[in-house]
Amino acid sequence: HLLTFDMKDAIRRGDFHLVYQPVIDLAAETVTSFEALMRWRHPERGLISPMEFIPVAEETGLIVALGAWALAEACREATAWPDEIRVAVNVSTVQFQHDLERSVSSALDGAGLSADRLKLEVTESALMRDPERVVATLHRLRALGVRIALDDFGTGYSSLSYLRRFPFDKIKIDRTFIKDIAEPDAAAIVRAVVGLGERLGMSIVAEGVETAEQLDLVRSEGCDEVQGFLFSRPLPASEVQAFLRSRR
Ligand code: G
Ligand code: G
Ligand code: MN
Ligand code: NA
Repeated sequence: HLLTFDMKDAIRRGDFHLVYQPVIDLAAETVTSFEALMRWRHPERGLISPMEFIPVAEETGLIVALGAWALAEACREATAWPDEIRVAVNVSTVQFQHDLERSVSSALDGAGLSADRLKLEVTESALMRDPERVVATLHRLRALGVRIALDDFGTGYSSLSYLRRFPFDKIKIDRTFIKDIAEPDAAAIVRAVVGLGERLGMSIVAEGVETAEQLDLVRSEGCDEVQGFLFSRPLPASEVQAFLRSRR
């Protein structure tokens, strides 16, 4: 692939950076964490979306280095934030096959960040391949104090068995359900997931909240936390502190 060649260089040159989207607790109305999202500023092509380059990085194995970089960078940047604010990092399936624990430990140690400030977001696809090994890895990460969220819940090949089998702290309901939450069917699904979360001791995050109406509905369905353009787009690291101050 055309991007493969460029990507190797780009990691070295520092052409990748992270942006951070706040996650808000609905009851307390405070920011609990920021999700780190990768961006690539290509010298000729401009900004390239992770939807384009992550799949290429996964196919070529470059995601192992890129993912380790993202973990290290997010942990480093989070050390500048107040202690109660966590950072969430997306991890790819491929990283599980390449010593994710070591990347996580070295990111935490390198930054001097306490493990309980880090959250990993995994998707169902990461759980399908070699589930025994993934379960063991997730248990060891949690034993360090790292939290685990199941991302994009409800898409893909769900998934109720995953909830029983894997040790999640949170479930993030995919934004396609939130987009349609004014419709009874989508609302019923959100409500059912909230019920599951309560029974299983997992908190529920609604992703992609864009309107005040959607916010009212996710609140009334019982979601614990929200994330979406209504609160903020993903922000450059330099704007995180100002965002936190503006919400006080
Ligand atoms: O930021 P944006 O909404 O454009 O992200 C598009 C997709 O890319 C999302 O599915 C998101 O989870 C994924 N993504 C963004 N940053 C990372 C990252 O650092 N690692 C992995 N594995 N996926 C990411
Ligand atoms: O797959 P994951 O949940 O990690 O994807 C995060 C992606 O969702 C990012 O690309 C981010 O820019 C995008 N996103 C975050 N909030 C919203 C929103 O309110 N609406 C839409 N359409 N996308 C959002
Ligand atoms: Mn995510
Ligand atoms: Na998601």
